[in-house]
Amino acid sequence: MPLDLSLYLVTDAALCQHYGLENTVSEAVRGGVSIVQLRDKQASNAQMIDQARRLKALLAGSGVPLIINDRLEVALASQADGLHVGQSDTDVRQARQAMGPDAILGLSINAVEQLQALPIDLLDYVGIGPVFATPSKQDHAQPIGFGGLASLVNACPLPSVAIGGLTASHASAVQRAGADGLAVISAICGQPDPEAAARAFQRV
Ligand code: TZP
Ligand code: MG
Repeated sequence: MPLDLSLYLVTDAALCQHYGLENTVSEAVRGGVSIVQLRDKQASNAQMIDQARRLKALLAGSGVPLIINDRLEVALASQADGLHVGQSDTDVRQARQAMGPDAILGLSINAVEQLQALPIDLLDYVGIGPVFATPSKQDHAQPIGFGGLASLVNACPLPSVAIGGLTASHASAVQRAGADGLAVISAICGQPDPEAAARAFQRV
């Protein structure tokens, strides 16, 4: 199946507290989310494997892949569809070797200098950002704005998804910058109606 990055949901357990993680994800998928990343900085590996297995069961047959943030061990144990790593997380080469050729592998980038070392042949996509400052990620890099986003998208040969402080009102600008999709946490997680929140992006 071709990779659909158009609306990339990144989860945050604390923000999903109201409906619970699984309900939030299934509502969001009903609203049009095309790919889901399980991200949890607090959970133990065992807890995250349990969450991942539940989400995997929930997404089965939907065509929406499940990506795990950072933790290779969790991705392998839960047989997730892919892994997303940051610049200082698991080495991409090691991740590709362990996950196999069919897994979806993504890497975060935020500066042109990182493109020189980009292992293009090992990756399926890049996450670019933060576009704007956001309380959803502690110690995030300096925001790059739409100008920085466009420069990186242009210079990077891989499919890309923009992230950081994005809402449905930014969808057109992200498209104009050339990215293949938007990744969001708070614009869907923790919203009173996650399905409607996802639908608002799909309308654009
Ligand atoms: N990486 C860069 S910004 C960010 C991550 C995980 C958080 C995005 O969250 P939000 O709530 O969509 O701004
Ligand atoms: Mg990371």
